[in-house]
Amino acid sequence: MTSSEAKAKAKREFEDVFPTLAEEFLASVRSRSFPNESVEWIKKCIYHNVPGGKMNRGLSVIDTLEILKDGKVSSEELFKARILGWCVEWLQAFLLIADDIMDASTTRRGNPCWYKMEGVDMIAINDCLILESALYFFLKKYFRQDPYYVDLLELFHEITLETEFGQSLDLITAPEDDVDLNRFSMEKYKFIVKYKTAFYSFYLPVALAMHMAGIKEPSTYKQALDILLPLGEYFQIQDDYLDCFGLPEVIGKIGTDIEDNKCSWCINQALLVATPEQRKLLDENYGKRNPENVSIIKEIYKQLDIEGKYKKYEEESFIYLSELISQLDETFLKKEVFNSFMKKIYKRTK
Ligand code: GPP
Ligand code: MG
Ligand code: MG
Ligand code: MG
Repeated sequence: MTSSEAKAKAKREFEDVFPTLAEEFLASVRSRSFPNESVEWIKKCIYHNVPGGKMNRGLSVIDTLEILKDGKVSSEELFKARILGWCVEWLQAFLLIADDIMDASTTRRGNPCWYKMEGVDMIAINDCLILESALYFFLKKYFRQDPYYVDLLELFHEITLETEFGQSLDLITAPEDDVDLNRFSMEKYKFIVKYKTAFYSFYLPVALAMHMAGIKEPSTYKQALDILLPLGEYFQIQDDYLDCFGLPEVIGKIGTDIEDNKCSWCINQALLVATPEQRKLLDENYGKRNPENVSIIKEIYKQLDIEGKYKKYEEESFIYLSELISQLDETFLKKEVFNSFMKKIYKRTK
């Protein structure tokens, strides 16, 4: 089997676990004798929101466990790693539904955002909370007897909280009716992305696999964190670049960062080099929903070669992150855990 065939197989086997989880959760709704309309609503919500992503986060739990255990993973452990992978994907579905409401987005994964679906609207707020709670239902069902059950619970709770803190700063730096580009800085930017993205997208999947592999030393988790947070920062910078320069049909979503007055990597880079005239235009046109204002911002990004700056950043980051990984002490961890993550995202276009 070639490595790409092996990857496709691992992905299929991961996907195959999903219907089991969805059905178990729906059975628990049915067991309360709820009317069928409840079950059908929740089913529609689950199938619209949980599967269908790139699944990098979920698959990373399995990949990490295999690397940490040198491929010596029993079929039962593999199954449990897939369950944990899906718990991350359910968490992600919860966060994305909520994020799309807050960001006034219209599309996600090539479909309308859940809250934009006919008849959903603000019911989506409750729906996303159900998806979050579902992951604790799975943890209890599959891990209640394991010595690391409490570690898993604490990890999910703590990482969700970090993400919410990050989202809070993301939102308060971007008030809709009060555009003030002086509020932005690369320092604040790094803060936002570390919390809103890096913890749950990068540290969480690896830390879950580390718990399964029986790793206990806090210092080993710290070692992982010190590499995964910078990797997560790089990932969110890619997300910000793609929001403005990616193709909606490839990324599956229509960017909203300029309209939303977001403290994005692109605007922060522009602010660093804009002339006073360009700065004036940025001040006057950023954070507005009118397409004419948005195209003026994009024109200035073009003049300032934000795309070129991004390509340069991407090359430099690869070198920096590779260097960081190469310095890792491999007593309890393996460089391959991080290199495999890097391979999944370097130069991504979606
Ligand atoms: C990505 O930001 C961050 C999240 C999806 C975390 C949301 C956190 C909550 C507590 C709801 P983004 O808005 O740039 O992502 P996207 O571009 O995918 O909309
Ligand atoms: Mg968003
Ligand atoms: Mg957002
Ligand atoms: Mg984004």
